[in-house]
Amino acid sequence: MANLNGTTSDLRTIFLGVYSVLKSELLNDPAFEWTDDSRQWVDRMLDYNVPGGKLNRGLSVIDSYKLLKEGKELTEDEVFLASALGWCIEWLQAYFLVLDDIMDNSHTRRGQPCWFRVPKVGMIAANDGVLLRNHIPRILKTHFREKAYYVDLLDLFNEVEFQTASGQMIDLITTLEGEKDLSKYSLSLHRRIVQYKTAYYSFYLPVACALLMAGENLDNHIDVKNILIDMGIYFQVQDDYLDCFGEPEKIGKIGTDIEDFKCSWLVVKALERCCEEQKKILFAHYGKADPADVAKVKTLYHELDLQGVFAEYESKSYEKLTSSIDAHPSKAVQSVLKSFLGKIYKRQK
Ligand code: GPP
Ligand code: MG
Ligand code: MG
Ligand code: MG
Repeated sequence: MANLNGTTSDLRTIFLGVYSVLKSELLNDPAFEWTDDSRQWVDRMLDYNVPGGKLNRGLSVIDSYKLLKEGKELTEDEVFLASALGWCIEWLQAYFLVLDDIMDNSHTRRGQPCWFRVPKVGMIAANDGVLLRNHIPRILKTHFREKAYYVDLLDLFNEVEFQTASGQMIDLITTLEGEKDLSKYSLSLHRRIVQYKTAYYSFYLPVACALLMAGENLDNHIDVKNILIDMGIYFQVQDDYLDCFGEPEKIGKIGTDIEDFKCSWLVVKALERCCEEQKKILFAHYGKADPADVAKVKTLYHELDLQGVFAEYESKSYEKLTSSIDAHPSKAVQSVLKSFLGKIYKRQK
């Protein structure tokens, strides 16, 4: 295996190599009597849904672990284990996205049709989501069973999954309230949704995995967790912004938040800024599937200069996050957090 302290592209190559190992272990899992058809199905399902994203969450486990080791070269074994944990997060993400795309009635993901839209897949995708979820404890059992932190790892994945599913629940049921009265949508409601549905699994989980591998007790790192949650909230505001203003070719997906009546950061800001006249337009056209309605909402967003409002939010968030990071006592932790922030600041995808 190549030296881990090499360039990022080396790291990505090594990381993808670990994917192949994990996949072949799962495809030969002795707990199931495989047939050619079933093995081919899972093989294709994994390749379609697991490795095709930016891999930020997965790669950052290795990154963070390296930074926590303060420059000491990692052993091959450590690289493999950090990569395996990174892949568990990518598996978790694949599971969430396969199901989220069904729930959000989305069309594309990572530049290709959503898995449930692929011919002959349809609602088999729901069970594929369950399978993806079940692969995680199997990977953990194979590679971490003997580790002192095994129980903490299982507990961490369980806790974070519960938080995410709860966030997804409020993301979905809030639209029922919004349909009754759109003016119920507020920044505090939005914050609660995105903290749970996105921040824990996307930001806290990778660092928590690296901390456990480094022998740390997570109870001693509540301050790190809080900063990561704030970063995750900023990340989901970007996601909401890109849903409307991003280029589908870059973000790999076509936005559906307006059609879906979502409590998006954009609609909350629009409600804050609109006059009575504009409020009527928003109430009349938000949450409708017809492209003509969606276009009316987008025109209003432009009139309200939500792009400018977002640009301001983005630089303010960056400043705030940077100063909380600088206030952290450990330089190693500071560099973990700064590396994260650097990866997402002003992202276009
Ligand atoms: C992102 O919301 C949140 C998730 C993908 C978590 C889903 C959780 C489940 C338990 C299924 P989003 O719908 O804005 O993401 P995207 O814009 O990528 O569709
Ligand atoms: Mg969603
Ligand atoms: Mg979605
Ligand atoms: Mg979104």
